[in-house]
Amino acid sequence: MTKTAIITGITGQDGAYLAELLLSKNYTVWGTYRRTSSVNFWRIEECGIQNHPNLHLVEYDLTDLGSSISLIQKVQPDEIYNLAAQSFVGVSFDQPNTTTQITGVGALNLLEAIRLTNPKIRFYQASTSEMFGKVQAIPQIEETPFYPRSPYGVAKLYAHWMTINYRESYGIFGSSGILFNHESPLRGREFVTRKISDSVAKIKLGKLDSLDLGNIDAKRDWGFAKEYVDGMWRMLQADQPDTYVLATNRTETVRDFVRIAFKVAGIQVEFNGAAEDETAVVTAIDVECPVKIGQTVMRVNPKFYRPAEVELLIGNPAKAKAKLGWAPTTTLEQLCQMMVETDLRRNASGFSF
Ligand code: NDP
Ligand code: GDR
Repeated sequence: MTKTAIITGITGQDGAYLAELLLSKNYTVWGTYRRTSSVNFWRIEECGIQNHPNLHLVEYDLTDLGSSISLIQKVQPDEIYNLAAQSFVGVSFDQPNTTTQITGVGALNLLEAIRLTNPKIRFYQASTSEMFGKVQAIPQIEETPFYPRSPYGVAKLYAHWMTINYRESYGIFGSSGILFNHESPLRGREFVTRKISDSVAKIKLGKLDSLDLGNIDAKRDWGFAKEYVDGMWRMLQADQPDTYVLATNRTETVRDFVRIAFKVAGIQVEFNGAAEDETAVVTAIDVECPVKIGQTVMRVNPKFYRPAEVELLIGNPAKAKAKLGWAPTTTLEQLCQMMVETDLRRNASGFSF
């Protein structure tokens, strides 16, 4: 029997990849998007699914309980994947209330709507390694104590506990995926990996001289988004609802990502200076391009520092491997190469997302 799923946040990175995956599994997919002055469907277009006969796009706002209830009544889904969020950590410091309403209370609205309409619907909550924040153990696993360091992390922790609470109180099949950073060519340009891949492409093509970054000592466990949405799906096919970490168990600094990205573009850089004065300077070039040896191609700019930082994340996905058969395969080097090469193509052809 074919299944029906709702994906909140289909215009985001994970929403597009998950929709592609579910459509390939013969699901009927209802993807929600927000009413905004200019809707962006570029990601589902990049996936080539915008005209798929089993894909339905529906306007919806997560902060509206009534619209959550009517959406479920209309669609009668088997599964709901709650991917919608104000997901940018930096912005959450400037807009803590909005972030709380969308990222925290928004999840509660869906859980309430499920409880009131059809408690048999399976629910996936997009939880995050940001809940570990100031980490209490290395590597982080499902049992590691939480210590969020941003309004975003706090809001996600609320949604995470609400999912567990609805599981325990009402028997709702609510699973929470504690996903570590996952990236792709569909990543928004406000996030550091895509900011770097896009800027490196522009520098290589002579469209930009240099890139400004904040804390380049931060360490992240970066995986490939397409593999992570498969983990989400597996969580909702399991016999029991549960909580799972999805991660690669490898951590690298933002500085490392910068170095790898320039290398993909054929540009070798060395880092000079300390803390706020640090720069990356070109030391060798093995391709023809407008970049010069000695050119400064990256500067640290304290404007991008956060009021509180998450310094180190590294997750052990052993439980997901044992119980769901999930394991990441794309290396950071392969991921970075995919992103830089895509952005080189895009920038050469005038693509602007
Ligand atoms: P994106 O920022 O790319 O996408 C977020 C989506 O949420 C967008 O479609 C956005 O719509 C939508 N949205 C925002 N506010 C609302 C609202 N009020 N009502 C309805 N929809 C809304 O995130 P990702 O795809 O990267 O991540 C998916 C989820 O996973 C998010 O919840 C994120 O917090 C979480 N997560 C992500 C990780 C990652 O590394 N990518 C890691 C761990 C968790 P619009 O296009 O209109 O802005
Ligand atoms: P993160 O991702 O905060 O981990 O949240 P982001 O890419 O924004 O930052 C990663 C690290 O890089 C440092 N950094 C910069 N970040 C940005 N965005 N821009 C910069 O110029 C810059 N310079 C340094 C940051 O300080 C940080 O340490 C992402 C989001 O997808 C969340 O929704 C998700 O929950 C987590 O990943 C897991």
